[in-house]
Amino acid sequence: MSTKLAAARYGKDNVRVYKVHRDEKTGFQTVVEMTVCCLLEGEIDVSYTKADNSVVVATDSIKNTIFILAKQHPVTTPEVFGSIIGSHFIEKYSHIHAAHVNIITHRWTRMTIDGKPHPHSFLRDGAETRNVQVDVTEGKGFQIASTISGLHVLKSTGSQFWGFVRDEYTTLPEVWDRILSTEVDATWNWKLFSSLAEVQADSARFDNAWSAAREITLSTFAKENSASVQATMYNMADQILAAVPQVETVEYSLPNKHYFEVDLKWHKGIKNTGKDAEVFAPQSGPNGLIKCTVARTSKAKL
Ligand code: AZA
Repeated sequence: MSTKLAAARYGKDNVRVYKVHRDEKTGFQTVVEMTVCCLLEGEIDVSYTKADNSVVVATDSIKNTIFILAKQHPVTTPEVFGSIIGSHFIEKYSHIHAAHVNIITHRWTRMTIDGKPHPHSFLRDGAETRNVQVDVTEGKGFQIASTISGLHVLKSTGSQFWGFVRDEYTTLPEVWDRILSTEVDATWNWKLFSSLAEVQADSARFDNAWSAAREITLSTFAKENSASVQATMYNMADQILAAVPQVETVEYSLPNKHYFEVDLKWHKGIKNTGKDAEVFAPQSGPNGLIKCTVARTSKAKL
């Protein structure tokens, strides 16, 4: 059989890292917990095709490196820490030409105890994570995508869905008032950074963008009388592009988590449909899944 290696990358996934920062002056501690994946590309073909391991930086060494870099550098923002990890492998090993780093940051929100922020106790308030994908390519730069994932939201009114195609396949009624619920997956793709120094120059921009994207997502979801998931997500993406000039595209992926009315009139004529609907049946599937990528039609002024 005549074959060739068409593509290859390898590395360590599920590297779980916790870092504490102790502020000596205030006595306050701050914690970060991450799950890191780091995959390398380069002149590694012979490890696949000739069983030659001389080009392999062991995945165990990749894991060790992630811990050492976490000790030596700030781990926030994740965009900067991911760039530090990626550039390390490109610079240290001349035969490695690209590094793909994914960081999932888990929520540890400071507890409020007796009305005051507690110096060293935290809670996991929800499944939401802050994720980054950093692709560092030698001679090209740093491609960074930042993501809000697993943010569960629901509104009990202020959403409609009507005017869609009606034909012999349609059973869904039009509605002018419905429950809208989703699990937000929003990604904003940064313009290419040419160097690590450029990524590091303004680390705060990544936190600011995350706050803006989260605030826009939540306030649009809450305030808008939604015509559809499609129209609402486009509106959100449009606002993020306006708020963050260095972002080139915004992607949303929103499952439509359906809540069905339960007709109870069979039991003593109980009214529980239409304007009388109070008890609903949350559905686990099938569910709608609506996605989009929104880009600028002209370059942003930076
Ligand atoms: N978009 C919605 O917001 N709701 C829907 C759809 C859709 O495409 N299809 N069924 N319900």
